[in-house]
Amino acid sequence: MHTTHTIPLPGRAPLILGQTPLVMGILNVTPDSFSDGGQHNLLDSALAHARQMIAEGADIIDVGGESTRPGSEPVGVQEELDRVMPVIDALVADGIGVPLSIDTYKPLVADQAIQAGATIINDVHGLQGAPQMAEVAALHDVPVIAMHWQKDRDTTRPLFDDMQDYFTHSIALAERAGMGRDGLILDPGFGFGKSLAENYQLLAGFLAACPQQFPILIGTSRKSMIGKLLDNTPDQRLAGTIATTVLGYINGGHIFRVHDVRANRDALRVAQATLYGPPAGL
Ligand code: 7PJ
Repeated sequence: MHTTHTIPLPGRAPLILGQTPLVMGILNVTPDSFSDGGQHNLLDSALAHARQMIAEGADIIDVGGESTRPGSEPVGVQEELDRVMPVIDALVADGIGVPLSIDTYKPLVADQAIQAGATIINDVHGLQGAPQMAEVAALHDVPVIAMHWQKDRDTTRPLFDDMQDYFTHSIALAERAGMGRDGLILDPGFGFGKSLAENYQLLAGFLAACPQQFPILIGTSRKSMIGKLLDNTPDQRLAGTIATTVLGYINGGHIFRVHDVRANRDALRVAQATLYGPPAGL
């Protein structure tokens, strides 16, 4: 079942990760974002979208300024800052009630975002893209979501072996930089450098791909592992996404990074009641 972890956050209550799943709402601030068509690009609509996700029960808002979907163009540091910083500033000024994570693999962007009030780094390069990333996290004492994304992977090796080695390296980098042992959340990286079969193999047993007991984030929302199976477009993938969320929870996941907060949260509540019983008093 679920391991329990308490993750300190600077200046606010810790994240408690255990049998109660947390929902992370995705706030894309990218003109090319595949799932919202860039319609939340304007500051006002980004803010409205964040507020809506919080009203729907998001526990964390993940702000991202560079799309990492296959085929997207990388953006420069300044461009990424120009996209995300006004949103973070405005959410903080708003008195946002939930922690913000910054979805970036650039240490400079992470540093600025944290100085503005973000308290979690979401690094799709798993601390391995830039040596400064772990240092930024250690300096500010913020946790990092370390996602598996092994480019140019040796596909003759079993995926889980590759992931074990990769995460072992991320953990070593975190320790070397002086990040606390409770400062890492591991993420299997669904859809990143993996075949369709591997993505499903991973959903069925991702804990075996992780070297130790760490909290796990699952990011499958509207991804092509669902679309290829169902032959549908991102906006048609909610039912498939919910299936992955519930399976990811049953198989040991703690945080679920999703576009559709309410639907995934409802499904997770039902799954939690099934595994652990309904909340006291109901
Ligand atoms: C993920 C992410 C994921 C984490 C994206 C998309 C592509 N961060 N950023 N995990 N995916 N931690 O949302 O489809 O799976 S961008």
